[in-house]
Amino acid sequence: MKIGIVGLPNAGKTTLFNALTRAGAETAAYPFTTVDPNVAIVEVPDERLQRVAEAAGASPALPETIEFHDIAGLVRGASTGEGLGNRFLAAIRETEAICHVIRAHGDERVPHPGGRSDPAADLEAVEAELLFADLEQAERRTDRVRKQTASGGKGDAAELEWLERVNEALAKGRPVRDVPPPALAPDAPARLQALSSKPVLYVANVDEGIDRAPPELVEHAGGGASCIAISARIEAELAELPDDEATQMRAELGLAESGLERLIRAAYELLDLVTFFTAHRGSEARARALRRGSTAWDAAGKVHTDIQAGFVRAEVIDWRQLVDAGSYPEARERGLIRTEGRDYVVGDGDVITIRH
Ligand SMILES: Nc1nc2c(ncn2[C@@H]2O[C@H](COP(=O)(O)OP(=O)(O)OP(=O)(O)O)[C@@H](O)[C@H]2O)c(=O)[nH]1
Ligand SMILES: [Mg+2]
Repeated sequence: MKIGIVGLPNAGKTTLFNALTRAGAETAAYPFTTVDPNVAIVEVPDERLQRVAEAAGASPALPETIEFHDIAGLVRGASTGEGLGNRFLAAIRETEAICHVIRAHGDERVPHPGGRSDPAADLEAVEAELLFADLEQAERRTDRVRKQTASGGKGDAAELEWLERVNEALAKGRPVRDVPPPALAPDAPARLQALSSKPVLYVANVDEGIDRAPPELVEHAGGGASCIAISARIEAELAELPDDEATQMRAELGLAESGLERLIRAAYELLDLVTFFTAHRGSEARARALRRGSTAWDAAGKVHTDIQAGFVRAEVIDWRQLVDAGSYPEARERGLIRTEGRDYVVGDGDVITIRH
């Protein structure tokens, strides 16, 4: 999974990126410190994995990963080429979800590109640019599909109708994700590649000791898990400490979890992901993310397309039951391993063996 970190220049994107990835990328109190995107891969912490691996006699234990892209700061007019303009936009297009960093700290030493820090206005400035860029792209796509429709296919007409609704939504300042995809042209959204069709996690970059995002941001985000508060600077400092010192410091600061843990939890909730495990004696154990509601057949596809093609059945056990039993033979003895077909809906924490 690729997550793009976006926001105004100096919002603290690279500071957050470093806190998440320990990549040590350059940060500075002037705009456009980042030009080319910084990219780093992070392991998704999951304490269940090691225990599943041990019970199954599997090694090594390989966590799920997320690729973070720290992108150049966006300014007003980016969609028409201001700042780093189109380069910026192209970098976002490659990602599957957006982590939007909004400055919400009061450190006067960090200059604000607009002169004055205003979280709600900053958020809107960035989103307006994404919508402008989408509008331009949607208009071009509409022209092209209109020409194709004139010469024929059914799918094209449905796509055209959808695009017209997309244009309307964008012109009113609403994101593409608010326009339901057309039943007769389910691939239309993928062909448009709109920036505003990507799910967004808002991160308020707050001062030390603040554990809540400003209410106007929470409201804009639609409440709940899609808006979290993180002090990028504190997290970046903690990320440089050895693990035990960081844990102690975190306890002193009253932070139960690392910024990475909180951000990943929020991202999983936003993207509606569950985790399933595969673990085989004498081979590797893995944790993998899957969209909630996916089936054993989908899970097989995550493991390998060949395994999916040869799918016969899935053997499933809840991770806790496997850990309690201590081994597959004991779990089998206790009758805890279920046989499921391809339509079985995968649950969070399922340990799955695909027979193929
Ligand atoms: N006080 C405070 N300063 C921060 C925080 N996060 C970032 N900064 C400072 O803000 C400045 C800009 O941070 P960067 O992480 O480089 O910002 P950026 O969004 O990557 O900026 P560009 O790459 O220029 O777009 C640096 O001087 C950081 O030290 C924070 O949580 N608190
Ligand atoms: Mg940067």
